[in-house]
Amino acid sequence: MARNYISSHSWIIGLCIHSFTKGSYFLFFKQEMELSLIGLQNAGKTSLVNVIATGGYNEDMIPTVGFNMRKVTKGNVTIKLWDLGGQPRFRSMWEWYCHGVSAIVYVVDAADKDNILISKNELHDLLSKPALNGIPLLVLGNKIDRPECLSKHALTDQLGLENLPDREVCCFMISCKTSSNIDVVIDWLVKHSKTKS
Ligand SMILES: Nc1nc2c(ncn2[C@@H]2O[C@H](COP(=O)(O)OP(=O)(O)O)[C@@H](O)[C@H]2O)c(=O)[nH]1
Ligand SMILES: [Mg+2]
Repeated sequence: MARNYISSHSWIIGLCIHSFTKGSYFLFFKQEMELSLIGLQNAGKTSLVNVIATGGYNEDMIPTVGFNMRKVTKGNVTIKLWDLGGQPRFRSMWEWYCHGVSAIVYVVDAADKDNILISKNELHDLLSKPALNGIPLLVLGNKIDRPECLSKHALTDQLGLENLPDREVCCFMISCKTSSNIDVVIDWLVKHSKTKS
C-alpha cells in the first residue's frame, strides 16, 4: 500500500521533471479565458481593450462596427476579448458572443446619467437569456475622471445589480483615461480564467 503510494508520487514527480527539461513545464500553468465586452456605444469598451493591451488611451475613437477580437497575454494568462458594437443594431448579437465565455464584462459610462436606464434595461435583457445562466458578470463604471460621474453605490442601485440571481456579480469604478483601477480589473479577470493543461 505504502509502496504503491510512493511509486505513484514518484511517477508524477518524474513527469514534472521530464516536462521541465523538455521546456513544456509552463504548459501546466498556462491559463486562458475568453470574454465579451458589452455595453452601450460610447461607454469605453474599445478604450478598455486598448488600455489592457497596451496601456494606451486615445480621445479620438472610431465607433466599433460589428465586433473586434483581440488577444492579450497577461503573465501566463491569454485573454481573448470580443469587443462588440454597442449601437442598437448590434445589441441582438450580444447574446451569441456571450455563449460559453469565462465572464461577461459590462461597461457603463457612469458619467452619462441620461443613458443609465437604457443601459440597465439592455443588461437585464441579456442576463435573462437562459443560455447565459451562471456566467460571472463584471460591471465596470467607466469615466470616473469626470466630475459628474455616479458613485459606485448609485450606479449599483440604478443598474439593479443587487440580488441578481444565479451568478457571481462584481462592480468596479474605473477610468480608461487615467488608468484608474485597471490593475484591479486585470486581477479579477486573471482569477476567473481557466487552467489549460
Ligand atoms: N473622460 C473619459 N473619456 C473616456 C474614457 N474612456 C473612454 N472615453 C472616451 O469615450 C469615447 C468612447 O470610447 P470608446 O472606447 O470608443 O467606446 P465604445 O463605443 O464603448 O467602444 C471616446 O471619445 C473615448 O476617448 C474615460 O475613462 N474617461
Ligand atoms: Mg468600441
